[in-house]
Formats: sequence, C-alpha cells, structure tokens
Amino acid sequence: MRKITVIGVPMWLGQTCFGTQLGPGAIRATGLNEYLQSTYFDVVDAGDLPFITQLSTETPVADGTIRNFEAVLQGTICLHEKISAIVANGRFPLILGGDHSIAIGSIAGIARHYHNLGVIWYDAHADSNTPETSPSGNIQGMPLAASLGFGHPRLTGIGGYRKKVKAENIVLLGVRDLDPGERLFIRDQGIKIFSPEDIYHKGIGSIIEETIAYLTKRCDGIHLSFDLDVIDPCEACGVGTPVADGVAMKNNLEAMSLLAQHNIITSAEFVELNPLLDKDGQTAAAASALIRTLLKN
Ligand code: EXY
Ligand code: MN
Ligand code: MN
Ligand code: MN
Repeated sequence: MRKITVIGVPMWLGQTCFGTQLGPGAIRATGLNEYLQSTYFDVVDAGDLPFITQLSTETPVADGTIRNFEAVLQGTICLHEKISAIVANGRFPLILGGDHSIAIGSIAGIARHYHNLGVIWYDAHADSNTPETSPSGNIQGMPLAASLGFGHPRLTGIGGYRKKVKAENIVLLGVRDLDPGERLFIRDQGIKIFSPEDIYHKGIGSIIEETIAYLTKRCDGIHLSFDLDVIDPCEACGVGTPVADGVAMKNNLEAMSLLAQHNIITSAEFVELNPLLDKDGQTAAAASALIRTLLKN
C-alpha cells in the first residue's frame, strides 16, 4: 500500500496575483483526501505550512530583480525541511501549491534522498529564468533554473548543496511560452522539451513513453512538477498565467494514467491553482482528477 503525505503550501508571493495561497484548500474541498483514504492508501494530511500570506513589508523587489525575496526564500527553506522528512520516512509527498516558486523547496528536499533525481516539468512555461534574464522579477519563473544551480546563491544553496538536478534528468512537457533567456538556457543546458504541438503530432502516449524510457534509464526517482497552466485555458481558467493552445485534459489524464501504470513517480506537486480566477471550480476539479489518476494502483 502506498503511503502518502499530503502537504499544502499556501504560497503566492512568488508572483503578483493574489489567490494561489487558497489553492491547497480548494483542491482538498474536492474530497481528495477522502477519496484517496477510502480507495487505496495510507494517507496522512500534514495540513498547510505556516506561510506568510500577507504582502511582505520588505522592499517589494529585493536584490534589484527578485520580488518578495525573503518571504519566498523562508517559505522554500521551510518546505525543503518538511519534504525531506517525509521522504526520509518512506512516504510519498503529494504537494499542493501555491505558486510554482515552491518547487525550489520541494526539489531541494527530495533531491537529497536520490543520487539521480529525474524531474518531469509539466508546464506552459519553462520556469528557467535567472534574476538576470527574468522579465518580471517573479521567483515563480525561476524554480527550474534554481534547481539546476543557476540564480541567487541563497535560493540555489537551500539545503546546503547547489545542484539539485542534472539537466539531462529533466523533461519539459507542454511548454509553449518561453522568454528569450529561457530559450538560450534550455538549448545550452541540452534539456529535453516537448511542446503541445509535439504532443499533437506524436500523440501523448508516445511522448510519455519516450519520457519514461529516457528518465528511467538514468534516474533513481522521478518528481512530477505539474503546473495547472499547462492545461488548455478553456478547460482550466483558474491560473494566474494562462497561455492559449494548451494540452487538453483528455491528454493530461492519459499522461497521468501512463505514469501510474509504469509506477515511476516518487513525489509530485500540483501548483498554480488560483481559486479566485476559477470558474465553477473547474480547475480545482481538474487538479483533483489528475491526482486521482496519477495515484491509481
Ligand atoms: N516567464 C515569465 C516570468 O518569468 O515572469 C512567466 C512565468 C510564469 C511562470 C508560471 C508558473 O509557470
Ligand atoms: Mn510553472
Ligand atoms: Mn506555468
Ligand atoms: Mn509502456
């Protein structure tokens, strides 16, 4: 029986749109815990991390280019410790965001338990900016670069080590909105990337099979970082940075189902739900359906 610890991470200061701190509650309200508990699993809900959700009183943009730097940094340090303890206890962390800046903490906490952690970054964006390339100063757009060791040293140094993931252990899926600096970064790092167009042409099944074959050859664990803005906005409008021409829910569910069948995901986070932007809870329901499908078996 899979042992799962659910942890809510009510962070919104990695970006500027108030509301992602309400994400964990909205996903729980779909009855997720009750479903998981009654269906297959040993499920513990560790509640929400006690985050600062008030606008920070620090200078809005610290270090010239990084917004809410101290508040996000402290949040990711706290998450890193919590997640490391969950993994050390042999449990599967199911992380409910919060904006995507939290991935810096989740990956820092998970990666210390693996020699070769793989990451599937399922997102409309590549989140590969550094403070120098970021057009916004939002840490939400920097977590993948930070996990590779690029960015502000206090963010990349969380946990006392710098490089959490190797570029060859990462696959980006569904990405369709890249800043110029991110394009160069992905090319220079040689990161594998599939756009929605690739998914359309090759089929989600074949892309996921290729991803699994690629990562399982080299990785001893695989973290799924699922940003809900990868979904086509017609089916999931409750996100702060929607991008047109996304991946249909039908394909996303098939992807989760294939990952479940291969039983290769060792930790997962679902981020960027903003219930204040959602319509009739469609995005919360989508998140819940994706999680249920991923955790089948
Ligand atoms: N690339 C843009 C930036 O760095 O500001 C937008 C990032 C949005 C990131 C979203 C959550 O995935
Ligand atoms: Mn993201
Ligand atoms: Mn995104
Ligand atoms: Mn297969």
